[in-house]
Amino acid sequence: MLVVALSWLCSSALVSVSGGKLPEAELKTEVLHRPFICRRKSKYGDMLLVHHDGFFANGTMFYSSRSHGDKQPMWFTLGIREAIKGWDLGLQDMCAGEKRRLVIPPALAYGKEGKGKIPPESTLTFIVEVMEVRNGPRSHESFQEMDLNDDWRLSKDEVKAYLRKEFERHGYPPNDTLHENMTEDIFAKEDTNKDGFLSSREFTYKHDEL
Ligand SMILES: [Ca+2]
Ligand SMILES: [Ca+2]
Repeated sequence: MLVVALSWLCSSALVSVSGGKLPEAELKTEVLHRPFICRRKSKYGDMLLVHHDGFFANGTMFYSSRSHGDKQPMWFTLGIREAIKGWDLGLQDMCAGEKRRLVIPPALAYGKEGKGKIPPESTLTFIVEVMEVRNGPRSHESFQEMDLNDDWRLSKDEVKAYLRKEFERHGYPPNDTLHENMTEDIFAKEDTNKDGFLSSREFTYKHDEL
């Protein structure tokens, strides 16, 4: 009982308390810059184009998208665990041009295992700048756009038409066989009640795990 009370009081000491399931340490978010004009704010399912710098607790930088790799910002989809959990939680309601500092406890980052050059149990700090926010491929807006006859469900033809349009938009030649196969694949995975249509519930990302 005392241990439980203590662990609630001093969350930084949680890691040293052994046994039992520990409550998750908290994510700290700080807005460093918010642009004056904000047309839309990021939400689950959106795609975000981000630049980010990552630091260990001692202040050493372990990654910077501005100086590593191709030095380009990267796209990621918010809310589907494409990145670490701390990002999904900490990058909501962001405007294009906004910059935040996230201090992420291991439970919301790479946990007990660590990953690559991230040692186990690392608290990580990220400075994240969002360059652009777009509707994700599985957003409510995309669903409405794909639902050509407005019956609130997507037929295979509607999905195929959408794939064709997306291919053209990105400069690829349409490929009916490929679109057909992709559509079958999508329906095999997503049409959970097997009625031959995707409902908006079946289509949009589920966020139960967050
Ligand atoms: Ca429809
Ligand atoms: Ca269905």
